[in-house]
Amino acid sequence: MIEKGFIGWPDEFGQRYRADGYWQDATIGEILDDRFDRFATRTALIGDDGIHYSYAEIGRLATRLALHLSKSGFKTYDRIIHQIPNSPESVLTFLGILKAGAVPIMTLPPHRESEIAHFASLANARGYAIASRVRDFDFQELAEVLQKRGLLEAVFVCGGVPRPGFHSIDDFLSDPIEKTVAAGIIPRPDPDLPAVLQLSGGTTGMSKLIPRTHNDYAYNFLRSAEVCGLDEQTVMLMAVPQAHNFAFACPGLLGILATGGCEVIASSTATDHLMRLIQQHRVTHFVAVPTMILGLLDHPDRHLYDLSSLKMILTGGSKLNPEVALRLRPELGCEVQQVMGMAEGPLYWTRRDDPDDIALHTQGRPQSPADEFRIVDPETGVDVAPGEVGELWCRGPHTIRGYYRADEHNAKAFSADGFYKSGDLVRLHPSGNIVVEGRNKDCINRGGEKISAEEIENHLIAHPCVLNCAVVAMPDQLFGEKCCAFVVLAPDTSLTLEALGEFLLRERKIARYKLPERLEILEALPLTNVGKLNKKMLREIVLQRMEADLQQHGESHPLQQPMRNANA
Ligand code: OOB
Repeated sequence: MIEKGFIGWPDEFGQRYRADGYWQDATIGEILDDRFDRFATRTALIGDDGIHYSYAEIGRLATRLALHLSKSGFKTYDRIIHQIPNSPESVLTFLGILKAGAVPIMTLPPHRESEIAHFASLANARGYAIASRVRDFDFQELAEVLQKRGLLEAVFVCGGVPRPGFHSIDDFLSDPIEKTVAAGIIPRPDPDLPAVLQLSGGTTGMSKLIPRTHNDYAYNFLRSAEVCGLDEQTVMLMAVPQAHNFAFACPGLLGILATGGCEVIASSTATDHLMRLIQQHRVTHFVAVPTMILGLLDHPDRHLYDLSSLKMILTGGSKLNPEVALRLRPELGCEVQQVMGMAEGPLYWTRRDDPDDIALHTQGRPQSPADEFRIVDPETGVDVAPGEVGELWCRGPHTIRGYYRADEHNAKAFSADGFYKSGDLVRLHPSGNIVVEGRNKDCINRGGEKISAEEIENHLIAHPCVLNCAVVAMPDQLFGEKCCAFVVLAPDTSLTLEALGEFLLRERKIARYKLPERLEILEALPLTNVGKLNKKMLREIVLQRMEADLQQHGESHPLQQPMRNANA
């Protein structure tokens, strides 16, 4: 049962959120069905190949998939791992799973056996929806390996020929089952139960699962769409992985579908590809992590494309450098809306009518009038003075009250009165907005993808040459941060970065984006005066060594410090 291990909002909060109209007791499927009817002839989705899907068509295909899932034995609240890269099929599969009342687990295309096995067993997932192959990686083979481990009883494949026993999503999509089976046979899920399981950035070991209910998630995307002013004229370019909360519901795909606009889904983040799509489809809104914005601004062929349709860039995931933000209007003729968001729910947006000193220099204010936040001293849990830096704690109608099946972690990650302790260090700007100043959680933010240091350290220590290790963030011009591994070697052994990477990919089977991109060998790891690992010193060591490297190569520009991290 999904209820086992799910923590909802206390009744008094649920009643208040309903009375104030934030929670509408509709399922996401019902909200979308209404739009599939209302905007039937409008274009909802455009693939890389230029194929347009109308609202009516998306609705019909999602229902068809839902009926096939139901016929294959999938019931309300069954968990299905979704791992299909950005494409119309990935969107249809998400919508089909939601319409079937099943719960998609929103994994990312680079995840591998280590991550998928963890999510599958944690959530007792029954199904696995995959693309047959992505570049040189065979997902059907991974599915077989996982099944041999006793996980994931049913596999749904799009593209390629499904292996024996696997179902074909393409066959489902071309078989009009809705002509013979009424959609009404699918039971209605409870809007107070999870619709989607998102992934946490993971700060203590492996990612946690984040249960988002129909009520909370619907309000999340409806309110985001309102704050961003989406409407039927919006053409949104989506290059962020579709499964990511930002791309799915902030306002993302669901926000677009709720307001009658159109999403152009990009399968590649290559800047020239994105520019071609902006020009071809007269894109008005571009959803981008700051790395993508830099790619666009600094692309040598930018002048060859007509990007004049672009009105707004929605950016979040990591902090936008104000100097980069300042270039947008003169160089691209567009505005920017920043979002400081988390898969756990909280969303802080700058507003479209904010003056520049707020729009470019802060990370926004809560999107809902019912959101509450505190900025506290993480040691004492006492509010800091206004303007001082402290940890951001959040509570509200779309902020979860607990991770899924994670009692021990929940006791630390939430206050007794239900505030989510974000681990982000922020200060209150005089405008009432927040400014992100750093973090006191042990993760690396690589261009918006979060990497748990502890997760990587647990893999590194399994290497026979590694006696002790620690992973910290190092600065990077494009990605903001990357992983640096510090290792103490076992006697008479040696190790290279390449060998370490091979080990993590081949033996530990982790996602490639989590690989350390620099290796530093030390005699011993530095300790603080209370005997704890001194990560602050490690970050200083890597910075010094990178600066020395730069000087050796005759480059003079100073390195930007990575996000301040108060975590020792
Ligand atoms: C988004 O969600 P997650 O869950 O991948 O990551 C959340 C963390 C935050 O706690 C913060 O550390 C960082 O990402 N972050 C930002 C930021 N937006 C997110 N740090 C500085 N400035 C920002 N604007 O990343 C996410 C979810 C929904 C919408 C947008 C992003």
